Amino acid sequence: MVITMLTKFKLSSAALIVAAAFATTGCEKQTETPVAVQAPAYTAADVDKFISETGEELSRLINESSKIDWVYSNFITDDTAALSAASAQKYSEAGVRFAMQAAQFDKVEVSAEQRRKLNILKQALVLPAPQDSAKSAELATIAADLGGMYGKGTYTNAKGEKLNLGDMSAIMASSRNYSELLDVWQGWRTVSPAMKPLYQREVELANEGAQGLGYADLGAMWRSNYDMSSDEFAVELDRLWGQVKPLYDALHCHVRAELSEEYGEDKVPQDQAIPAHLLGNMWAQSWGNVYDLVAPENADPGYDVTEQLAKHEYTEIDMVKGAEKFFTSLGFEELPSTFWERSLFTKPADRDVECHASAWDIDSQDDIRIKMCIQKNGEDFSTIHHELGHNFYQRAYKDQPVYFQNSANDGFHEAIGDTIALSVTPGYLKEIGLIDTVPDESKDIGLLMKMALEKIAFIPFGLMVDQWRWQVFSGKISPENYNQAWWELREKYQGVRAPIARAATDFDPGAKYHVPGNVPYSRYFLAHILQFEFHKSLCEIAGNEESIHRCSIYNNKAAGAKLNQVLEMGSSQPWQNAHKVITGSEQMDASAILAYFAPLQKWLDEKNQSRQCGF
Ligand code: X8Z
Ligand code: ZN
Repeated sequence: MVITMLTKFKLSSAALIVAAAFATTGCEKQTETPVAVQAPAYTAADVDKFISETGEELSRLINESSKIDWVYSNFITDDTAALSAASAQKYSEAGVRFAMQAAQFDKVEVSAEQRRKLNILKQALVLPAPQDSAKSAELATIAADLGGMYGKGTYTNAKGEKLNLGDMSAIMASSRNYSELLDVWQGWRTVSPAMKPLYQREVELANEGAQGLGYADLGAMWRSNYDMSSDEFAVELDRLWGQVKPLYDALHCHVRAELSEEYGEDKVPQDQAIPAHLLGNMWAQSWGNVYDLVAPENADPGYDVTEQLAKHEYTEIDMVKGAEKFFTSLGFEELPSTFWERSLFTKPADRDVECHASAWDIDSQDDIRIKMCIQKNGEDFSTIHHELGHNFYQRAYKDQPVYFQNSANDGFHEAIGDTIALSVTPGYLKEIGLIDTVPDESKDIGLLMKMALEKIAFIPFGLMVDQWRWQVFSGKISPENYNQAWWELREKYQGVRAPIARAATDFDPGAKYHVPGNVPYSRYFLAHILQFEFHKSLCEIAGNEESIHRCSIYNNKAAGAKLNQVLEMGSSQPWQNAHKVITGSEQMDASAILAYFAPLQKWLDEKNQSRQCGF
């Protein structure tokens, strides 16, 4: 295939604050038009000039603030926080200025491409500053401080041990001791109450910024990034969730019953939501770490990626090299030497860094990197694929104009690496020498269970985070109710509850990176639907004849070329067009994920027959 087409690749990130600030697509189908301005008689030539000059300024700003934010996230100090805040203020003020100017051209007749660029300018900011320099400085300082508080967070337990999030996550993953789990669960949540007043003020200021641009509130602005109206987008999410919910309910029922066996009916009653600290993850957002407690009998595939990585003495770098090799096997060019020189792969002992994994595009050319405190386990092996997906996407769209250097929608950015990780099947692991034999089909239910604990369990969490934030931004949830409303939504969507009483002064949303980090979260919900659609389509191109959960597109250049075709488009067209290129349809649809898990759904339904389900 098309190696020549693939020779121009570069990479970067969606988690990067700056990229995120403009991380959006345009909006031909947008119905909300922010900012009614008395427009003089502008011409299409004025628009061309504006777009060209603004594009240059935007590129300069993005590249400058990327470097500053990279340094801040890698060396969290008061000084770097101040530099990051100053840069964010400059960036956000410029973004607001561009948005206001772009709105002046609302009535001018321009090409579809120019209109898309203008729309991108109007909706791109994730944290729009109010048009008052004191307030925009205050907002930028708050945002930097919140990020720093999360990155530096630690908990000192009763034994006097000072634990960071990595330490506590490891305990959440492996301990089966109810009280020990409870201790670290509540311990990590001692980091966030101090964030609450800052967060409250951030919401006020960013709402003022969004309103200045003509949006009802910041949530409406975030929802306007999907080539449909913001109301339509909310309905779309509900529709997709409705498709998946029966499978989630079945998984929840099984997991709750098995946890009740382990911890006792008194700790895990069969008619209540599951205590949030027993699911193997600090946020109960993915449950793969409790696989051993809920695994189907006689269907265990008989290997564990974490153990195999240890057995084969994989280093952190070997893990990244392994993930890179998957992408190069599809025809993508290898990562540049600067990636290896400049990325952060392990947690430094001597300074505070933000360990939450991210992928960065520093110069919109070739300076792509990841920043991650890699643990040598199967979960992080998947996350490395996730991060490299961002980097390969960034490199693929680098030749687009700066406006379109982004994914089709933000869910696409989050879905690419995960799509690749779905191809990390037993067959693939054997091919790269990590396991010796491929388990036979009688073990597929075990494999599917493990995958469902990661993917299906995540979906309602992926939805509820922004359900909470949208209501916070709209004022429906007031600061006194921040925490209570958080737990109401956790219970409603996930069937998960706080294991101990929470106070109104607690701020449990702040214990999740993306809230203090101000990263919209619906993108991950979308990604979990999209990655199964993409996997299915790419497997068809690769001529797969096995069950879809056994398909790996490793080494398949035709599948790689199709993927690249979508990545190269960046955000130059409505996401529906990109979706059509890869799936043949303009609509997102959860039937691919349901088909993937169909054998497990059947198994769960039988298993649950005699159980009390629901929460
Ligand atoms: O934040 C991430 C990535 C970086 S974009 C590691 N994820 C979400 C999370 O950790 O909460 C990936 C899955 C969901
Ligand atoms: Zn990501």
